Amino acid sequence: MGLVLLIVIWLITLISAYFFLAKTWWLPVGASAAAAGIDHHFSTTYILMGTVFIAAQVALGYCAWKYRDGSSSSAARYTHGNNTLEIAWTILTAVLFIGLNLASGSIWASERFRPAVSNAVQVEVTGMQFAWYFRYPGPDGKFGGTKPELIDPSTGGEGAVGLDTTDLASKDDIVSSTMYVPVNREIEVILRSHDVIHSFFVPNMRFKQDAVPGLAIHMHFTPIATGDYELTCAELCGLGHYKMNGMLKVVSQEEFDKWLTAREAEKQ
Ligand SMILES: [Cu+2]
Repeated sequence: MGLVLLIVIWLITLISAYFFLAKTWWLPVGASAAAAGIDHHFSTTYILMGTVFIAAQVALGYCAWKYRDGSSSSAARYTHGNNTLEIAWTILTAVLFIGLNLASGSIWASERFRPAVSNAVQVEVTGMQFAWYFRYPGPDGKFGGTKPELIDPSTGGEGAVGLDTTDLASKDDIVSSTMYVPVNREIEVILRSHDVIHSFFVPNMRFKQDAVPGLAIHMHFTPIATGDYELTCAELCGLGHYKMNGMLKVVSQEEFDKWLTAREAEKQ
């Protein structure tokens, strides 16, 4: 029985390690300026934690076999534990967790705590059950006011975000259900939610942030390759959560300007 346990434990360890080493399920290609740094940190974490995992499972399998029923090893006896060992692995774990936190801090801070550059492209991203809406301030560079009592998700677009059309600054605001951004420009995301907590996730941009009702969360990223990238909600937010996805289209500056001008023209 001990031998069977050893084989089963080692097999599970080997097979699960294989999927990570062979990268059978891995992140899609990174297409933002921060992606390389985030991926590097991600790989470091996996190597460190993977080594600990494999070592622990190998030891577990070995002990299951060595102390099997009827083995020649001495009988089990009660022990209160080993203080030195407990202190050692608590310190090692703390060093690992605090170390990884410190190592990743600068990446997080650069997207979250450093304010976006002044010429960043602003996009207000609003999550609601069960859709994403993207608002652009238009040529005046100012977002118009919104009012909760004007919110009507059934209308889609401007009505869905509750745009106050009597506000002058709102006249040139563009609301889209697809996110368009120009390549190689910093994109300032202003993240909102109308109802419950959603999570705005664009895997290719390595961008993921919760949208919390009552908060306008500012973050930014810089796309470095044109293309269509899937975006989704990464927070189980209700029955229709599965369909809360959309598309991020990273295009050239000219294409972006053309798209914005066409939307402005449609409004007039
Ligand atoms: Cu959601």
